[in-house]
Amino acid sequence: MAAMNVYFVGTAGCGKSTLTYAFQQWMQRQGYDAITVNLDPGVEALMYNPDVDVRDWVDLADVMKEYGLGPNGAQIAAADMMALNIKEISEVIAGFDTDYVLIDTPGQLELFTFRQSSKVIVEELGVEDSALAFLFDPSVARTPNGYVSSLMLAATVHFRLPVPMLLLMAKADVLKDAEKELIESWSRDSYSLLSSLMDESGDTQTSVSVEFLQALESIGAGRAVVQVSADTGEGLEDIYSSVQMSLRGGEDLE
Ligand SMILES: Nc1nc2c(ncn2[C@@H]2O[C@H](COP(=O)(O)OP(=O)(O)OP(=O)(O)O)[C@@H](O)[C@H]2O)c(=O)[nH]1
Ligand SMILES: [Mg+2]
Repeated sequence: MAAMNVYFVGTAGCGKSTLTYAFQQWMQRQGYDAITVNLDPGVEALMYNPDVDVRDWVDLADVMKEYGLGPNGAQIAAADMMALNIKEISEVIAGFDTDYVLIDTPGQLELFTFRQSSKVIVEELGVEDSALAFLFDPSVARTPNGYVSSLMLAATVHFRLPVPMLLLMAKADVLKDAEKELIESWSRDSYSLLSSLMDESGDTQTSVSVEFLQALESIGAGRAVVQVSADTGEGLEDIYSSVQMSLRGGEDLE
């Protein structure tokens, strides 16, 4: 059976790299095979040694020097160069005998959302065996307004890359129990989220409606948010069962 590709996606600093590694270690402890792929050409220090590293093909510092670009222009050029090399990268990945390919993506979310190159990459690695793990950053998504904004971002990503998407609240260890309960209720009930939005703004009205939240849900955002922590290991098992559920109908690797 083809390996499953899980893309860890989210805004800068939301915890993608740390979670990619923590989830690989969790899988290995369960006796499953998982490899890691770094797709961030600009990362300087990674806390893990990726099995496949795009920097072997494209290095941001070299691109900046060679083309006289600033860091953002170079990220775009690097993303396009990555796409040009994807056949070879894909062959290297296919050379591993593994169940899971865990893919750590660049912090510039718009690269993964608006550039054609990410579509090319996802297609080359195999659309039908791919899932997105979209990370919410609790520093944004712990407030009702930030939570809705995060949902909208997730919806945009999912609209561009229509593969199964899991929503994860990363770094859940920084949240208080009351916040976690509230987030849980927002993720299950649009009315609860709406009511928190109104409490937050002090108004009886908000520009967001239940229909709008349900529309987000209808395009794949706004489903249950799994709270996870790379630090405590909370929720890692749920990532596994959610991926198995969406890609394999719940079948266990064993
Ligand atoms: N408390 C806590 N901190 C975390 C967790 N995961 C990551 N962090 C911290 O969050 C910061 C960013 O983590 P990264 O894993 O580098 O985030 P990233 O999304 O890969 O960042 P970019 O690739 O630069 O966009 C680091 O200081 C991590 O130590 C977690 O589960 N709990
Ligand atoms: Mg990273």
